[in-house]
Amino acid sequence: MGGFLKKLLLITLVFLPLNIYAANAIHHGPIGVMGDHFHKKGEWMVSLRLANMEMKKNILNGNSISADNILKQPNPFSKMPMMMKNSESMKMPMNLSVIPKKMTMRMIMLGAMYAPSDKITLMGMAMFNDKEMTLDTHQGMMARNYLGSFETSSSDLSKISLSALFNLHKGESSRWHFIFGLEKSVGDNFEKGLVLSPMNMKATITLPYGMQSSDKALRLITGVTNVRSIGNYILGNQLLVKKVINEKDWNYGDEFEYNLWFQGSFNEKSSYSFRINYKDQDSIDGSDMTIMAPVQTANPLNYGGEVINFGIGVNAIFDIFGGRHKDRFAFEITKPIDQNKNGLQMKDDITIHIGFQKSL
Ligand SMILES: [Cu+2]
Repeated sequence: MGGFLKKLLLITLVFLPLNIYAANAIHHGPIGVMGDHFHKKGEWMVSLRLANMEMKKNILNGNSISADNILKQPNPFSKMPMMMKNSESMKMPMNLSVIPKKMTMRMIMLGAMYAPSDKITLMGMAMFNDKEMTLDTHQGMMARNYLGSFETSSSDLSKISLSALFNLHKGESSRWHFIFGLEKSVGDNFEKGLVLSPMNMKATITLPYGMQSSDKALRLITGVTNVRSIGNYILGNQLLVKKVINEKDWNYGDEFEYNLWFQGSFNEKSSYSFRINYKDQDSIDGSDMTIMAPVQTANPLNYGGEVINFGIGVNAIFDIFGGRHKDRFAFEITKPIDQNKNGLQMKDDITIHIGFQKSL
């Protein structure tokens, strides 16, 4: 190495510790956190994130509930005629008769970040959704015998968002930034599926709210992130609020989210993270008159609530695709430690996040 290069390296090390830091794995937060970092003027970043979320079993107001007890819950649509494709209208069962067993949600998120200045980083994202649910149907009355299982699914481009991160303060050991953005739900909100009815017949109905790819609403995203380094460790905080500002007939409720994460380095190229995630969401506003079925998910009140997740993750840097910046890969697994969801809902289980990020 030439003398000039050595001097340059030394100057960089002494005067720009944050610049050197930028190449380390620990510089980005856990992959499940959005908008955790900003970029330097003129820098681009593209990202691809995948998430797989599982739900199993059911809870009523936060407590476990058996299938037998779900069949004893009143069906809010019992007074309405049941919509059947090829038969005359008939009365709905008095009690819930279809029980969700398992749900899998897969998300693909494509993102881009660009910093027109050191003060502002723009962030755009498109999210694709794929949902699958397995349900058990029981007789609507009498012995309530099990009739069979069926599966419904939907997949679509779900939402797009555009946000700006405002760099409020960037010091030696602490940085603050505001997040301000808009998120538009763009997918289908009237997807239909073939179901097994409590009369033991196949019918095509509008899928319940949770199985729709979108609610067509426009949301305002506001948030604040603080990341501080304590010795060789990182402590991050983020508060995020998503509020519906324009809606169609119905929409998923407003969201309040708080993330607290702790990171340490194995070395410059790899880091680990622990995260606590708290999310509180309101139940669904409004309703779709064609969503009527003797199943919990057809009731707008059985949505939202509080969930606390604990996550463990790793960030790693490789040099595979070349270029001025290295390739970042990240993995995080989160599991609920407490969930107090509104009404009768499926219970969240493990979510896996995988991400790839590349600065240009
Ligand atoms: Cu970025």
